[in-house]
Amino acid sequence: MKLYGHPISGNAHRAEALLGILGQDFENIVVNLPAGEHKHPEFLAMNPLGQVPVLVDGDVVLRDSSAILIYLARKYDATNQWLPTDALAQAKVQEWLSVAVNEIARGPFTVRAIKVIGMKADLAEAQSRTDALFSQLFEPHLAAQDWLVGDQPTIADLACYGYIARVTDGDYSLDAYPAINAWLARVEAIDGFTPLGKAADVFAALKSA
Ligand SMILES: N[C@@H](CCC(=O)N[C@@H](CS)C(=O)NCC(=O)O)C(=O)O
Repeated sequence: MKLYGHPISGNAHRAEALLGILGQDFENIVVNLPAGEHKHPEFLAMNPLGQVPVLVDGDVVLRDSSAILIYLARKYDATNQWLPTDALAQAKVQEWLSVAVNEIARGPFTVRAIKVIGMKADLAEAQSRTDALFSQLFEPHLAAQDWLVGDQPTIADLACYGYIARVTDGDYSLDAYPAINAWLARVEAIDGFTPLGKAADVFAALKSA
């Protein structure tokens, strides 16, 4: 398999994390986002939206981190742990995948992106969305249970992890959220899981490469 991504991208990290956990061999291809490589015709032929991640598995070409997580879990996890087959559990996983691409994107993703890639957006609004998301949803949920769905990790945890873990890149402190911190540590302890790098480390590594 080939995964087209970028080490700063939490969206690409979701796919990379599951590939690692499932022990799949894959080529991790860094798309040069600052140089606009994701808008070149060869990349647009794979994803007309011009976004990473894209997964190529033989003849299969998939864009979108949620779609890639679902594909990898269903195809390569014979245990069905990462995407349960039970109707309610699967729907519960979907609830969090939707949070990852909506509330997390408009909250912690944006807080981080303003600082790290100079995204033009309202910082106070993104911070306040993040406060609400953490204090009303994640902290109480994770104070009551170890994983987002059921009693073991699923793709819901992988989808939500990256932009929450690295909201600190945007100078947003997680100190007020002990249950979120404990959950992040549990996710990072999963066998085969590679954490999303801190932005400063990612940029330093890219510079010295
Ligand atoms: N819904 C997509 C969003 C992907 C996305 O926004 N990727 C960013 C990197 S984190 C990107 O490629 N941005 C470049 C652009 O939109 O021009 C997913 O979940 O994969």
